Amino acid sequence: MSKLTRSAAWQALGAHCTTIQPLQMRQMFQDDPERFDKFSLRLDITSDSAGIVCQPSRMASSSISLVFDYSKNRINAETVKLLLELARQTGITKQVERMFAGEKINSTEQRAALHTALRNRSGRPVLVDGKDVMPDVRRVLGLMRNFSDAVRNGQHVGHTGKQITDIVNIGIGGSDLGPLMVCEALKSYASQNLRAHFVSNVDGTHLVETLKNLDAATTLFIISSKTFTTQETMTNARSARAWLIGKMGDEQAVAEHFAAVSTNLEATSKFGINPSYVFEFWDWVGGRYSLWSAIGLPIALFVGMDRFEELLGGGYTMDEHFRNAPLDKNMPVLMGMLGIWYGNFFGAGSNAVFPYDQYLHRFPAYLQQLEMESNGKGVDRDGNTVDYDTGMVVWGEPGTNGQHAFYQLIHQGTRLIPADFLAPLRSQNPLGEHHAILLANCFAQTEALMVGKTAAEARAELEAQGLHGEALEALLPHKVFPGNKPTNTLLFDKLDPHTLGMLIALYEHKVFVQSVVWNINPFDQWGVELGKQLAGKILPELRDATSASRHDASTNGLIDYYRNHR
Ligand code: G6Q
Repeated sequence: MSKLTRSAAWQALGAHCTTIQPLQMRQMFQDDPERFDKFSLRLDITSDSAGIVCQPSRMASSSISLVFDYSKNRINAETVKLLLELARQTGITKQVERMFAGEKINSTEQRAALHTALRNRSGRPVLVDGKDVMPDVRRVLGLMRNFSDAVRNGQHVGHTGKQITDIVNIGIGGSDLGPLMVCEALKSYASQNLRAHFVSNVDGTHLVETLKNLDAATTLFIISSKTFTTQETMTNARSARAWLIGKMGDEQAVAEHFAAVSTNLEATSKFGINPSYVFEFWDWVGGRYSLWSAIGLPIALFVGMDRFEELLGGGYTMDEHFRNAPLDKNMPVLMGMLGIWYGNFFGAGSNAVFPYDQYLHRFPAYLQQLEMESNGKGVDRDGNTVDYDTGMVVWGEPGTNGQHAFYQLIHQGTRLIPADFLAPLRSQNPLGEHHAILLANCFAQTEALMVGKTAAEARAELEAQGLHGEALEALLPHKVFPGNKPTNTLLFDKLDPHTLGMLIALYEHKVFVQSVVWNINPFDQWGVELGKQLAGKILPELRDATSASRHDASTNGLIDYYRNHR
């Protein structure tokens, strides 16, 4: 048994779980009218984002708020107490400080994980190997401002003097999902004169379909790659370069139409990118944590640097909350520990995320990488195989679409799927009753998942519809909903850059909390590296019919079939 599963807090939770399992949340709400007040939090943020106050959710507020309702969970006060004991036992507070202080907590790569420094608005220094990284962070932010302003106001023009109308980000994984998700989420803040496109897949279709309707003379490519060696990105970048030169008939055009974001400045210069348009970041920024760095350049171009800085401000607000709030009022801690409760004690294997805001339609895909790449680990920090489950499968789609597709399985299927519901109080596109209908659906779903429908209720309903006897008995079991399905609800005023920054950082820290409890490194991704290596081996075999097959029978068979039939 591992130290974790042997620990007193883990054992206590296991025993406690057997007392919670038979309880119905519906009954818990009936027994305790204060349940919402007890199990919800509100962060009130004053305009300078320094005054962050944690309040009971019901209190009146005039400032920006984020409400976290976790009352529809299979918990009572004792559960929360035990979960927080577990968090304490694993040294969460100390680990949080180690991360913020720039210690090399990414131990397998000997790197710090300092995405928090990228959004540090405090003026406090952040040291890596004894050197304050903040002057460099501010310098690159300044360069991003100059460049994004110049492109947006038409000072930076294309090779033939035309204003840039389209930016195409070429990157993959962490160099794509974050900026793509944020650009979609903040579309309502975007310039009318600039469109943002994202090409990630090495499938030529992605690039070809994107470029189809673009004018090379008004297109700016951003090659986003931390390493600047990723096969998919470099292949797309080379093809984009060839397309541009082909259309413009002049190799010199590359200088005005290509920018790069990378930690590998040698490779960007080799590619021929004008050094004035190369934006640097550092090895202490993990790929999936990098949207706050120069990887966010497409965001700055699309919505403007002021908005990008507001996004950073939102991340910083959540950082301060995470660092300073007591554990029982700490959103990322509570969220992370609830995930552990279901994943490790109820055997839940997946966690759904349902944004009731169309602008957040790529948020679940973004979280998928954040959570599954970070916490999809089977050995602990000391190299031992873990004897407990780690990261959950994350999935989701915007509500209300999911309701008409897969919610059925959550309501009446056999698996327990805890779900997060996210919704704004105000729509950015008020249109008749649309927003009220949207939110009515959101609240109704969490209510329905929690209360379900008993056999007696279903029977009464069927009788009221005039059904009796055998027909009623046959239909009855299908009309019963077990309920007791856990959900969290996050409510915010509207999806502005600051709020979005808070939400992203909330999930980042939730992931970190879980990694601390599981004693795993959430900042490496050796699984991604293996795929990168193997693809490099097979490519020459696809090109060259004579090269020897060195794989298993299945892989050899597929390679041969490709060679012989294409
Ligand atoms: C993220 C991962 C991975 C990475 C991509 C792209 O945390 O490391 O998704 O972002 O493989 O890598 P490059 O930015 O180096 O091209």
